[in-house]
Amino acid sequence: MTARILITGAAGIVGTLMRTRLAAPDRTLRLLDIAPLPPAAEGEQVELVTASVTDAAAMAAACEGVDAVIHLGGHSLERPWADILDVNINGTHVVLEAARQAGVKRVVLASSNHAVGYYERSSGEAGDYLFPQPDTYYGVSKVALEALGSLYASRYGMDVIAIRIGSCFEKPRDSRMLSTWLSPDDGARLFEACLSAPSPGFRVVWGVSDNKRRWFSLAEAEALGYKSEDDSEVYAAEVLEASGEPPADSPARVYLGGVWCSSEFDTAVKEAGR
Ligand code: 15L
Repeated sequence: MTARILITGAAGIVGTLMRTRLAAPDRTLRLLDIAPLPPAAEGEQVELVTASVTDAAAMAAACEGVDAVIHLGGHSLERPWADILDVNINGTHVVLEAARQAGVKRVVLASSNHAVGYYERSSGEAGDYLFPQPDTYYGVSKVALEALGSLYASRYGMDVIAIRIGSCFEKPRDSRMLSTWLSPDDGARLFEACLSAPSPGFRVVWGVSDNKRRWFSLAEAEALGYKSEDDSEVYAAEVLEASGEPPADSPARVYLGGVWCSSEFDTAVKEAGR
């Protein structure tokens, strides 16, 4: 069991879902976020740190005495290039560099399906290690995160696992998420597998549940010891009744990244005004 784990972005959606699920009697979670974190509950073994992942001194301090880092911090949606560059790309470098200098041997990185969002669903099941096809600047930052992880694993012998997370929410919110959903409990199972697999080196795995409508390989995640126990199908009727299905030829249905491949997410044009 990993004794002390630093979780960056702990106040975010995934961080909040993992806080209780990754708690264990012989484990301390060091929760870090720039946003306020709920105080420790009675008996909860947590340490709370208010800091930005871009603050090298704060990250160096946060990595002291830690056995593993789960890096969830950064913008979780599309943003202007300058924000993505600073918080997601530079921030990931700051976290990995702080981990290296503190002697932390294992880092689990939150990548995203948007690293390969332009992959066409008609091409078949999305394999592990699919070549990058980012759909947004956010997606580019996840490709950079994977590349940084690979560098730190190859050069410094660290174990670094990048999880291409589908959609980790309490429940699937639309028809696409019936395919991309990672249930919170499966998310915790996957993080535990990533923390405990013996000497994984560098890996890129899909973070999804074993959904009946899944488009993704689970082979590499299962090779680490992950076993999904959930399936979005239990929500299918409710989700389809509430939100229906977009037309078959819309970006929402054609691409793995869904609506993120539509003009709505064209940040370059938005920023330039043309
Ligand atoms: C992500 O990477 C986002 O962080 C999350 O908010 C969802 O939009 C998810 O992808 C998704 O594709 O559903």
